[in-house]
Amino acid sequence: MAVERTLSIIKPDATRRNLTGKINARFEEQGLRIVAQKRLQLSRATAEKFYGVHAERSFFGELCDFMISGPVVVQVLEGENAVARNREIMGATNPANAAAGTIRKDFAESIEANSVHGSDSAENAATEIAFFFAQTEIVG
Ligand code: RTP
Ligand code: MG
Repeated sequence: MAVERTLSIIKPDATRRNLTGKINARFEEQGLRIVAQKRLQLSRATAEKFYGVHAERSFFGELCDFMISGPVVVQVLEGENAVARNREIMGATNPANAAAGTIRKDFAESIEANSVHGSDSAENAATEIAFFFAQTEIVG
């Protein structure tokens, strides 16, 4: 399996509850390396651009409101099969459906305030990483 990179976001519900370290420990303990990381307050324009793929969905407005409601931590995770591996570590979008031991099962507040984002394909990972990071900010 090839070494890959994926974009992760620790969402405002998690930064508000001071869970950044606990979530990062999950990644590191399960084989992913944090090769870039920064804490940001997203603007509405940035949130709307990042989630543009969801612009027609009923929850788009609420999702953008939530994503700008507090700081986020954007990060690049690196490891074998990192895109799929991270989605396993995160668990299902709705915490009610997330498997035991996943971040969303243990920390998410709701389907929307679900603590983390992770890219859903290698192609989207490349686009999402470039959205937030310059190459010089990623140190493998
Ligand atoms: P993400 O993109 O954040 O990693 O999550 P995901 O792939 O599991 O979920 P996706 O379908 O891409 O949805 C993006 C985010 O929108 C919020 N959401 N709200 N109210 C709702 O029904 C609803 N559905 C999704 C969640 O914050 C979800 O992570
Ligand atoms: Mg998604």
